[in-house]
Amino acid sequence: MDSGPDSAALQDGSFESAAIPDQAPRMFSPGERVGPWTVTGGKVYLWKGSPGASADSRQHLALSGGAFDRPGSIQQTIATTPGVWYWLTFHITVLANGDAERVRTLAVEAQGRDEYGQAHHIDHGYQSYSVDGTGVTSTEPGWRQRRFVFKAASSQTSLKFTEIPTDSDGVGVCLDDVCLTRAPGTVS
Ligand SMILES: [Ca+2]
Repeated sequence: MDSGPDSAALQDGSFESAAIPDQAPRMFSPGERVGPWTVTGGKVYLWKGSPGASADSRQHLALSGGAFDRPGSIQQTIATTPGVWYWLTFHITVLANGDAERVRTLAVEAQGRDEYGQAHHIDHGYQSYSVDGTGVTSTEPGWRQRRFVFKAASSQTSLKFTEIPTDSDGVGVCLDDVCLTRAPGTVS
């Protein structure tokens, strides 16, 4: 585990720890774990693509989009220092398979937890991110990096990624390379 001064406790943000076969997605349902992540809604697919298909290393997640399934979501609870600002960076794309209308939206939510498991509201602890999959193919996956900034309110923080549902089909946002660091220039 990285223990440098800017590191934080997020585990397996690259979704590499669960073993799956090549080119055959494995589906996970609510309550199941994908390595250190917990599926909290809908369906989540873990892909092991060809080299270059994921944003980092070999595997990435695809959240279900909502037309046929409930929208997918995953969560991980990490140790945080109250009052410290954090950057959560991640890569997203939509595998469009040549279709024209493929704008999808992912929401990121941070919620504080105290030692008794009680939830604590975090100001600005929710943000949504749209990604356009036009022109994206399995060989040109078009990963884009986004950043979510939050200030921890307690000693633990739950970080949740949720697909915003659409009514067009079940295609959802792909997610990979999630990293958490203390925001540069802030002191603990
Ligand atoms: Ca990965």
